Amino acid sequence: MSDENAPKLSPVEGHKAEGHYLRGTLPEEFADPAVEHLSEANKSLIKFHGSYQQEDRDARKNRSKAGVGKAYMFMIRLKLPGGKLTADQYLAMDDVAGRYANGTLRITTRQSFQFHGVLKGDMKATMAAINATLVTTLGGCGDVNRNVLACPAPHPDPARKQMQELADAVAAHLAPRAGAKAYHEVWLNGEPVTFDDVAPEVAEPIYGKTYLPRKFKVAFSLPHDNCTDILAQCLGFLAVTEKGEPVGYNLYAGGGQGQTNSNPDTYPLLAQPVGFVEPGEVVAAAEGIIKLFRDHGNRENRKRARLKYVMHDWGVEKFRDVFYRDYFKGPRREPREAPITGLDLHHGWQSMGGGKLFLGLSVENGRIKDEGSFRLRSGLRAIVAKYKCDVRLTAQQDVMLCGLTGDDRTGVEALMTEYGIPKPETLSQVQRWSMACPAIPTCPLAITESERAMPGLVDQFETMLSGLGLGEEPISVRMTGCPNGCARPYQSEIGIVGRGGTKYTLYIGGDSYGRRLNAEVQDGVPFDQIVPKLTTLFASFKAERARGEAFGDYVTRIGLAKVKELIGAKV
Ligand code: SRM
Ligand code: SF4
Repeated sequence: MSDENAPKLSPVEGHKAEGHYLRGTLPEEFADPAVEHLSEANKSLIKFHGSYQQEDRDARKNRSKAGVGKAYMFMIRLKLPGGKLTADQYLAMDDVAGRYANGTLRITTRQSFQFHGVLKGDMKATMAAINATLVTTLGGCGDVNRNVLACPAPHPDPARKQMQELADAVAAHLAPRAGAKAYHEVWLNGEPVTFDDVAPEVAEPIYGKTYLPRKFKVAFSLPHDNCTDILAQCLGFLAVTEKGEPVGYNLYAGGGQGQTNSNPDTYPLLAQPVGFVEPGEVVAAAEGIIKLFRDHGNRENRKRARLKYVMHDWGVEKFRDVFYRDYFKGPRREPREAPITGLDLHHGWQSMGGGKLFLGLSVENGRIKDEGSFRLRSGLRAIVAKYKCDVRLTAQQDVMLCGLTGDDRTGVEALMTEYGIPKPETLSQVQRWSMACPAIPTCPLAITESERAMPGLVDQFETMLSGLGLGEEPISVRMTGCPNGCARPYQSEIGIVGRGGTKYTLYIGGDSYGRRLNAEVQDGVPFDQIVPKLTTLFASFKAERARGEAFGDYVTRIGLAKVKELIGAKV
């Protein structure tokens, strides 16, 4: 092929190719106090290190009026496979939040923590403090494998235990290698290492020099507890058990949420069943799928660069053929019968076996903060410091305190009362089942509010639902400040997606177990009309639902046209 016919790669491909395995000129730009913000190439590369350069969007207007530039700052995202932290690691992260970030810890929809508002001059100290506790941020973002999800519940259950171990193994196996050297040099005063004389397949054996076309996401889940939303993932391992023992995993591939307004070539898709692998084959299968993506993903158009489009464009049969022929040496097996039947939020006191308990707490939109008499951050700190309990984060933006005993219960609950932390069972179902992405003021892509708007919306839902006698219904409501879908809104019963200003697009009809995509029912709905619009639909659900029928199932049964009629949208 002549050069002029060669595909035009996206600029990020150039940043990776020239980036010396994620090093770029990050050491130089961080060493130079005169550099206020990073170059374009380093802005791309720092993502692989688990950080984004951001700007305080709340401050933008006033700073612009005052003629001063943007208030640059950094977001840092941890890599926490299966959402696990020891008590000491949790306390260290709480210190980081107070010392270097904006005083909050943000549980993400991928079982991790984000820090917001870290200043450039504090970045090295922050990264060093994180790494000192043996937690890394490498691969938190960027075109590599992201945080690996697994149901974090520490129940005495062999399937959960195995999947939590396999999540660690997959995360370790898919971590960048040469990139890790650059990470050490940039943040931890590691020796500069060059790979100029080393073949890319040796330096970075899984990824090569240009890493992946785009981000890659893996999750493990259980049929009766899909708390990691496995069908939203590039790669999912759904445990198959026989007599309670894990015998292997149905492998799903090609899920994803993100879409772009006015770009009909982008859409959310559910992962498709590809085959069945035994536990000992999981790591090799993950490597195979990621290499398939590396080789066949789109490197020209980043909007279409996800594995879901390879699956969509090829179809599942071709995907299977290519995977088993070129990327996986194990036997080709059909997926087993293991339908998804539930999703556990893991709230409240539950047994870990051996006389130990864990306590699952609902965290509104994942934000661990102190605000007035609600002092969640201080309260969690006090509990973790006193009881030395390990901490786990869920993919539903919640937290678990693990390894407690029956004797600890009174003391823990007294601390919760002291710090104004509600017991999960006192919260409404809609709050417990809701999620929202950070959006404004930190996310540069946000076109509306989300996390800051959600509490007000939940209040309105609570009033409406309890007025209709539906207060006990578990209804999943997920909101995002743009169509990228970070809170997985297209898999909820009610998805509310930022459209611009104070307007949102309404999606209705998924289910609370993450098995189905919902459908757009109305665009451009003003924020204050969202709940009023839904009231007639909920009244009809109350009057006409079949026994035990969930809201999402009901709206799917009555059909889109009827739903639109009931919410007053154009049919
Ligand atoms: Fe996300 C980009 C936050 C989970 C799809 N996401 C972003 C950025 C980094 C904005 C940016 O590119 O500058 C957001 C940072 C906001 C901030 O200020 O913190 C951001 N995403 C988040 C988090 C923190 C949302 C949350 O409420 O917790 C989640 C971090 C997870 C983690 O710990 O790794 C987060 N993002 C997701 C998910 C859900 C998931 O992975 O299960 C999705 C949908 C699944 C998927 O990948 O398709 C998701 N984020 C996106 C996209 C759309 C990608 C696409 O293929 O179209 C973007 C935009 C992009 O990558 O260009 C994005
Ligand atoms: Fe930002 Fe959009 Fe993701 Fe929300 S959904 S965090 S607004 S990219």
